[in-house]
Amino acid sequence: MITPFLALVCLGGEWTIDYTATVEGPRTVYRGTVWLHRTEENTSPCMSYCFDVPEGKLTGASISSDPGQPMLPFDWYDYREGELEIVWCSPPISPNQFLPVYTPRNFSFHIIKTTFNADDLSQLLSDWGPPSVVDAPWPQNDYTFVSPWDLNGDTVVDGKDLAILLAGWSNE
Ligand SMILES: [Ca+2]
Repeated sequence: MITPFLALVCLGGEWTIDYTATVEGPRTVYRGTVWLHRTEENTSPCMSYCFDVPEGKLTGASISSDPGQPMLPFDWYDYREGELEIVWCSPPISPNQFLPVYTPRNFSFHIIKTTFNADDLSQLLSDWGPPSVVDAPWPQNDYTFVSPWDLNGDTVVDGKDLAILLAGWSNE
């Protein structure tokens, strides 16, 4: 089940961030865009933002150009338990550039939990098996659906994921 629980837009003078955080099984998926605002008054803006995230491991989509890695194309990021901080400053503008320019950059990352209970076990078992190809209605393209219970990011839900779940078992 997919439950969007947050959609946030921050409007600053120098930058904007817009993202959603969606709970999918054991993970929370963050997707969004940051814009740097280059204006006559400020031609080299910088942004920094801190996400309050649930406890867990920082990962990314298993089907991407960099499988399993978070997509955080900024100058710097730092993940600590419960917090992810990003920093991005604009490169110098070319002399002929018209202002204002709003430069966007997309990001996405997952926080996947590392402690599990009996409810998680039954959800993992119900998603057991290889990824499925979803026959999307025209004009969308068909796509491969990987269960969020693929805990190790190899796209299949199998014994390796079960082992991770059992290793993080908690009766609390
Ligand atoms: Ca797997």
